[in-house]
Amino acid sequence: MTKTWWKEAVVYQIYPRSFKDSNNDGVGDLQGIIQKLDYIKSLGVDVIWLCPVYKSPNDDNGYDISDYRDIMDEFGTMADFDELLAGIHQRGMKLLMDLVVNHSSDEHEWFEESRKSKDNPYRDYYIWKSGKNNGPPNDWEAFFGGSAWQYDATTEEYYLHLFTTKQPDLNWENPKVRKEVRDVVKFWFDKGIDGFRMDVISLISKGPEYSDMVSNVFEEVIQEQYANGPRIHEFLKELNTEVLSKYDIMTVGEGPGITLDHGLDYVGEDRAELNMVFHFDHMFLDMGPGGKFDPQPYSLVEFKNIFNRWDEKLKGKGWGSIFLDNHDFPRMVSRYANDDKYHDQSAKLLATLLMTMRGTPYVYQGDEIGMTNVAFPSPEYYRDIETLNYFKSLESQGKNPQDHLHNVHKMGRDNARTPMQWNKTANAGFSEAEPWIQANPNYEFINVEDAERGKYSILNFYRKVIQFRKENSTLVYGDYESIENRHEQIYAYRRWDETHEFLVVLNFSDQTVDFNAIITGLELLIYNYGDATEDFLMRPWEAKVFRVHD
Ligand code: ISL
Ligand code: CA
Repeated sequence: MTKTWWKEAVVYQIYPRSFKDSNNDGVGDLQGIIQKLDYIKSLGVDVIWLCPVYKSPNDDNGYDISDYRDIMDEFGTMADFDELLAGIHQRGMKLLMDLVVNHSSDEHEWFEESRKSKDNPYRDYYIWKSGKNNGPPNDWEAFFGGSAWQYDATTEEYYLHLFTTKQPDLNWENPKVRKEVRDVVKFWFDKGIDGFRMDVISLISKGPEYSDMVSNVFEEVIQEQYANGPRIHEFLKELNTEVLSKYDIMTVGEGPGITLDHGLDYVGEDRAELNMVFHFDHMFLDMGPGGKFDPQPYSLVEFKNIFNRWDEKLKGKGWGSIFLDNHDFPRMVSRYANDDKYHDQSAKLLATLLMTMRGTPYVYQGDEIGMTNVAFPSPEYYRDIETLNYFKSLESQGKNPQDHLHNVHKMGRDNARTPMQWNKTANAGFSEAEPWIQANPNYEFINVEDAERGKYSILNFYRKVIQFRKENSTLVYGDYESIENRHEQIYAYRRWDETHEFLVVLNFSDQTVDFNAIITGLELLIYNYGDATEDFLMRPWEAKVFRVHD
């Protein structure tokens, strides 16, 4: 495998709205991020991925863009952006921006033109169809509920929106749209940014038939109908040849619907498309037949299988990404571990996993101090459009959202969107004003200021384990093999190359487990219990990384 900076990098993801509010209007902003750059640098990360900061009416918190070349008023100005980029580069870090081009906002001028008349020059920038039997063109459902088609009275046709009605899908069949996208990408590269995370890039090519859904399980609908359309690779190759290949940048495609069978088509090193993708196999693991708000327990064996299969598929041919949460999913410590009695050990165990796998690791803001899910007491605390739509759909079925809050406590996207917990002062030190979404009350004991003081805090563990990865290229490029795959509590794997070998043993359970492996020559290097010893008697959520000497 060729060596590149983006394979060796550790990425830190920022959700700007919730990171730091510099002017006390309750909303995080670019100056807030600038204030915290030294903190971010101190983690040892190399790249910052910034969720969308472009002009947006914020129906979906910036994932509905009305001007791709300007900054959202609440976040600041282009001058603030330039200052941020310079500050990142001065500190030897790089900046990854979010590219949201499956859809725009309905307030983008392209759409405002498009909806005016059937012969408007922008009509074909979006996907318009006439209805069928007094209803939408087909039975497609949007990601956030309801039909994926919206009727527009002006021209008496429907437009497609795979997300909210305020996020019309762009028509990539139209070469003018593709040219616009390339121009936007070039605009930001010429400013000096270092790459893009490409939002739902797997969805940009739509099948020409627009046939009805064949499944009623949403995960299958995504895979069978919405993702990996017939021209997807042609579109990505074109973008790569015309723009991406001309810069030293990194790309990561967000890929709902990208399964093991398609992964290499996107990231194969011989393909010249994307550097890596986020697949969602482990994100769907704990969703029942009813989808996201129908949670069920996950199985560690299945979890390990997912990582094993992907590693096996990509090895030597393409590169992967390692993430356990982001702004769309519950907090990893609450979802995959124990955020209560074993909070400290759990957060450190997951950090160990992130930093010892093959693939580029992504740390989501707040995970480095062990931020957890939030359980707001009633629906009015919630802000996320997906959650609000869920409440509406419950109401339309005559149900009371209050009675179903436990599902939102488990799975809602706002779990990951509460303000970053900087200290114990009001609103977690995020803002002096009432924040746009309430802070998690546990900021009293989970916050950066306290963690800075604790020698053995989660925060300092992150620094240590990130450093450990940076010092050992075996952990980046070395081979990977999981052992005892069917063990239901322990996740154990070897990482090795010609010079070094490491063994990682993680106890994913509340019980002490005697993991009976016979391996000798072990030197314990990383551990999450102060008094850890060089054996395999693993206490609840205990993590150990050994060097194996021969
Ligand atoms: O959170 C999800 C739905 O339950 C995910 O499936 C998510 O919608 C999907 O991963 C796409 O996410 C991305 O595009 C969305 C935006 O709302 C998300 O924040 C973004 O990460 C539409 O732009
Ligand atoms: Ca602000």
